[in-house]
Amino acid sequence: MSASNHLTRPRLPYWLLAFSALVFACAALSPVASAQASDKSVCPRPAAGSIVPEPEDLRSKNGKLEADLTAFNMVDAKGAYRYCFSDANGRESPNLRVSPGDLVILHLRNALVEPKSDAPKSDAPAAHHMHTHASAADDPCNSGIMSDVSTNLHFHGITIPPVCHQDDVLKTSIQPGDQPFEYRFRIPSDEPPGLYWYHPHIHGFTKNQVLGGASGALIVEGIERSRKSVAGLPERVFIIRDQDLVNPDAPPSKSEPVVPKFMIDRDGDAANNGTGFGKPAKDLSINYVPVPYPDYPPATIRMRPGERQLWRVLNASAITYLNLQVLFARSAQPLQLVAMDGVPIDHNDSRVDTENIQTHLALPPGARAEFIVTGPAADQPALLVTRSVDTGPGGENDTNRMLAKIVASSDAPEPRSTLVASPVPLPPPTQAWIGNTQPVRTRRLYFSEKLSDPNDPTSAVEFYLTVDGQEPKMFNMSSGVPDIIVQQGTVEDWIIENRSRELHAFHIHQMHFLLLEYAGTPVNEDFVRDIVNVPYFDGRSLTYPSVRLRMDFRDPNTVGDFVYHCHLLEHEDKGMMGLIRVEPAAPLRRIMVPDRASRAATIFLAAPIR
Ligand SMILES: [Cu+2]
Repeated sequence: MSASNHLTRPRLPYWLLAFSALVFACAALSPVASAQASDKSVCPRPAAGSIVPEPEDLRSKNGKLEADLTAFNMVDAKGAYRYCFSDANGRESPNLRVSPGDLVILHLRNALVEPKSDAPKSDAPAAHHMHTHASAADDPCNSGIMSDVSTNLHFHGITIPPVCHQDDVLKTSIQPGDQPFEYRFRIPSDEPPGLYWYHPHIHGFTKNQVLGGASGALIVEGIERSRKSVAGLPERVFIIRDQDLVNPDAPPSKSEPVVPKFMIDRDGDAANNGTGFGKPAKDLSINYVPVPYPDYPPATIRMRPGERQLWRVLNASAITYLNLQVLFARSAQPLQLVAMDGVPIDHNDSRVDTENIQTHLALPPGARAEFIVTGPAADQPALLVTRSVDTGPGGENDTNRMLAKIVASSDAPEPRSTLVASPVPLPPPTQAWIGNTQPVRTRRLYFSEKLSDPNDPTSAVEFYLTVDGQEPKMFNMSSGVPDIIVQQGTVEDWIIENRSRELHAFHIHQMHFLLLEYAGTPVNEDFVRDIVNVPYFDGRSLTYPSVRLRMDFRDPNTVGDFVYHCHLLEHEDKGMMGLIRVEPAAPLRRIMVPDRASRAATIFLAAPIR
């Protein structure tokens, strides 16, 4: 009897428990289920081998670009996560096209859904979940929540203030279910024309989201006003992204030379084997057309025979370096470089028409190159490829591979956009060329890596970007204490060392810099960058390899707190980031000067603080 009682008594609570579990499961799973069911509408991706599509253009009108963007994610049939931003018409990761002086208003909605429990673990330490959702975190400007389903936007390369609703990534975070969040900022009237980009910047989770495809182009129009060599040319945007391998278990193609067995990294990616062959760490795609290992079936770019076009190429990869070439048969073609990282070469003087000819263009993750390509003759075999990059013994395997075949025919459709044929030249910049300025000081920073348990070679690697003399530590989002304080209006020289056995790419928000020395050799570049590769340590030399940069804090829009970090986003997520505070220049001083008509004129001795 007692046994029977024992069996019957729990029935009701058990049933209730099962019911509530079911309700909970439905609530938790329904967004995932709906995202998976709408496979065809959320973050759709073209098939391998497709003609490379042009991203949709959202253009400003009457000085304003106002658009809705929604952050989506989904799990594809192979279990890979896709992320994207879609506009109000469902068009994926559109080009945002603006002019200097334009007002930009973006309504960002978060429609991200929780990853399944069996999804790969994020790189983020749990400490990033430092707020509960019920507190001050409900304010997206002060949220600080960094999770797989948080989103925000960083406008990479644009010199706008690092404040909420503009370009803050330290506290701004939008959660699923929040009201659409408004970004509202003005493109500076002196913003150099060129290719910038937008991507989420959720510390600890940026790699997952960018690897999933969350990125798009932001184009400041008018490059032909700075570089008349591109006037009247058709232009097109190519966004090269990396993604997890579609065929991770496949052996290398039989057409490749046999290479020694390569190692497997702790993080499961293929380590650099230095040959350019073997299994890459990641697949690449071009405007979302995948080019998967092991056979790398190329996408197709159509153009007219011998046609000259401006190609605007963004390396939106999370961790993959590019080394681009255009090959006719096996011969690398001259590429006329027009702009790097959004800024035209010789931008300080539009009267100079420099011919900067390259046969390959190396782009670390996050970098952009804009260059003139001359199309092949009809039926001439032509390819856009990336050559291997030696990322160091600790780096990823960035292999040789095709991206697209270039097919020339007289009936090829023209790109959607053509640059103005008779542009009005831009006025010269009001500031002196950065190369002609005097730095107020020199600082030394260094990249380094350390096992979290020095006695356990399988323990996690910690990544640091340290000001020389300070204690190396992983970036802490909640510290709020700047690692570097500078004054707006000044220029500094920074030496960035690499004390690790793999490449890192130094990036700073809000501004550009001039590369002065690379690995001990002075360089004389006629352009500025917002990302630069730092060569890896060979383990033998008496000094660490470094770059020397002239950092430009003259623009008042740089005032505030923002970050500098490695743009291999896996490294950034795992701590390779620092906080800089740009303090306002000396307080605004005004002198009242009475003139002969006894009216007062005001002379500003310091730049007004915006
Ligand atoms: Cu790095």
